[in-house]
Formats: sequence, C-alpha cells, structure tokens
Amino acid sequence: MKNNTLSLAVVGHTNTGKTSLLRTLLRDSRFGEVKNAPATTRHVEQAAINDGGETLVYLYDTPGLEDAGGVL
Ligand SMILES: Nc1nc2c(ncn2[C@@H]2O[C@H](COP(=O)(O)OP(=O)(O)OP(=O)(O)O)[C@@H](O)[C@H]2O)c(=O)[nH]1
Ligand SMILES: [Mg+2]
Repeated sequence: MKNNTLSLAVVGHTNTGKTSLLRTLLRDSRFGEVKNAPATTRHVEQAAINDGGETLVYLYDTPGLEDAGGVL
C-alpha cells in the first residue's frame, strides 16, 4: 500500500448498511455478506477502488461497533 493513498473505514452500529454502502461504492454486489441480522460482518475486510494500475482509495468494512474486539 502506498503511504499517501486514502484509506476509509466504514464504522457504525450493526445492521445499519455498512457492507451495503461498500457494495455500492465498489459496484460489486458480491462484496462481503449482507443480511437483515446483527453481527453479519465478523472481520475487517479491505477493498480497493482502482483506476487502471493506480489505487485511488482503500476501503475497509468493519463489524458493528457492538463487536468492539472485531473492530479493534
Ligand atoms: N431500507 C434500507 N435497507 C437497507 C439499506 N442499506 C442496507 N439495508 C438493509 O439493511 C440490512 C443490513 O445491511 P448490511 O449491509 O448487512 O449492514 P451492516 O451494517 O454491514 O451489518 P453488520 O455487518 O451486521 O454490522 C440488510 O437487510 C440490507 O438489505 C438502505 O439504504 N435502505
Ligand atoms: Mg456488514
């Protein structure tokens, strides 16, 4: 990872659409797991938006804040 590449973590309460937001930003309907239930995402998952060979931004999906250990 280049040091000057923007990194964005999506953090919030569980079951509030964090993974769904990332699917939209990434235009990838297969990213992560989306369910109408709490604690669906269990681990931090990295994804990148690229322009040709260049990475413009790194995105991080996170477990809901209720899983403090997972977020940490
Ligand atoms: N009405 C509505 N529902 C949404 C929206 N975005 C996501 N959802 C629904 O909300 C539920 C939870 O979505 P997720 O993306 O899994 O939420 P999350 O915050 O990643 O959940 P965890 O990983 O469990 O913390 C799913 O049933 C989604 O379909 C939205 O903009 N509007
Ligand atoms: Mg999630």
